[in-house]
Amino acid sequence: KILVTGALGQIGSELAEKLAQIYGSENVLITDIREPEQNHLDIPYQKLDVNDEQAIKDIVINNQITEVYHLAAMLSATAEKYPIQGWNLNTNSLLTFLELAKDKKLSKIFWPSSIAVFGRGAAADMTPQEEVTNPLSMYGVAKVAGEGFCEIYHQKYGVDVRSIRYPGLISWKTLPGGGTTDYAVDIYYKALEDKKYESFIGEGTALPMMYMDDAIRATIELMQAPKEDLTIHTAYNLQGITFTPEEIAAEIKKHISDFEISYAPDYRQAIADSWPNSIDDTQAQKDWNWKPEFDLDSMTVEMLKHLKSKLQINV
Ligand code: VAH
Repeated sequence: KILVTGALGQIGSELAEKLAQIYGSENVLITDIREPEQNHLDIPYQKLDVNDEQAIKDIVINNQITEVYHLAAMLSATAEKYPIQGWNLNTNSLLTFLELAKDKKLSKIFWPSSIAVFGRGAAADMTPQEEVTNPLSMYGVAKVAGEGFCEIYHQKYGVDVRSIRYPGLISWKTLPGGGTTDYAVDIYYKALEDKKYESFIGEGTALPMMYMDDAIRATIELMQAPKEDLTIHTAYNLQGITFTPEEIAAEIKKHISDFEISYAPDYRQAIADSWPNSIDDTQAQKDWNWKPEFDLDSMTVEMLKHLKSKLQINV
C-alpha cells in the first residue's frame, strides 16, 4: 500500500489522484496535517502530523505501507520566517521514513528536493547535476541535508529512495503554500480576477519552473524506472520552463490584452536571486528518459482555461 504525506498540498493532491488512478484508491492512503474539506477523491484519508515520529511509525506499520511519497514540508518563504520549525519538519520526518526503510519496513520512498539546493558558486545557467550546493536559504540547507541522507541510506543500507530537484511548480487544482515561486501561480488568478498583478519577484528574475502535469509525470516515471538504471542518489536535476515575471506577463497579455503587471519585490527576492535561472537535466534524460511536454505558451493556455471554470470567470 502507498502512503502520501502532505496529500492536501500543491503536489500531494495531484500525485495522490494519479497514484489512485494507477494503483487503485484502495491501495493508497492519503494523509495531511489538515482535514480534507470533502474527500472528493474517495481515497482513504488519515490525519498525520509528520513532526510526530511515533505517529509516522504507527501509520506505516498499522496500514502495511510499502511505499511512501513524502510531500509534507514547509516551503522556502515560510521556512525563512520559521527556520527552526522548517528545519525540523523538512529533515526529521525524512529520517524517520529512511530509518523505516533501513529496517525493511518500507520498500520505496519518494522525497521532493528542489533547485533551492543551489546557491553561492553555482552556475546560474544550465546548472549541472553535480554543481556545488551552497544554499542561501534555510529551506535549501534542509534540502541539501535531505539529499545527503538519501544518498547515505542508499549507499550504506540499500534503501530505494528516489528524489527530484523540482523547479517552481505551476498548477491550478490546489493553491501552493509559502513558496517563492508561487508568484507564477498567483499571477494567473489575479490576471483573471483583477486584470492586474503586483509581483513580489522583481523584473528580470529568471527562474526554472514547470507545469504540474510534467512534474507529476516525471515523479511517476522516476518511481517506475528500473532501480539499476538510476545513477543519481541525491536528487535528479529537472528543467522545465525558464521565464521572468515580464515574460509570463507578456504571455498572459496574449489572452487578456489589458492585463498589467507591476513589481514590489519583498524578502522573497533575495531567495529567488540565490537560485539558478535554468537547470541541466541531461542525467534525468539519460537515466529515465525524461522530457518535458509543456512550454510557457501551452502552460498559460491550460492555466487560464482551467482557472476560468474554477473561478467561474469568463473574460
Ligand atoms: C518554493 N515552490 O518556492 C518551492 C520550490 C524551487 C521552488 O522549492 O519554495
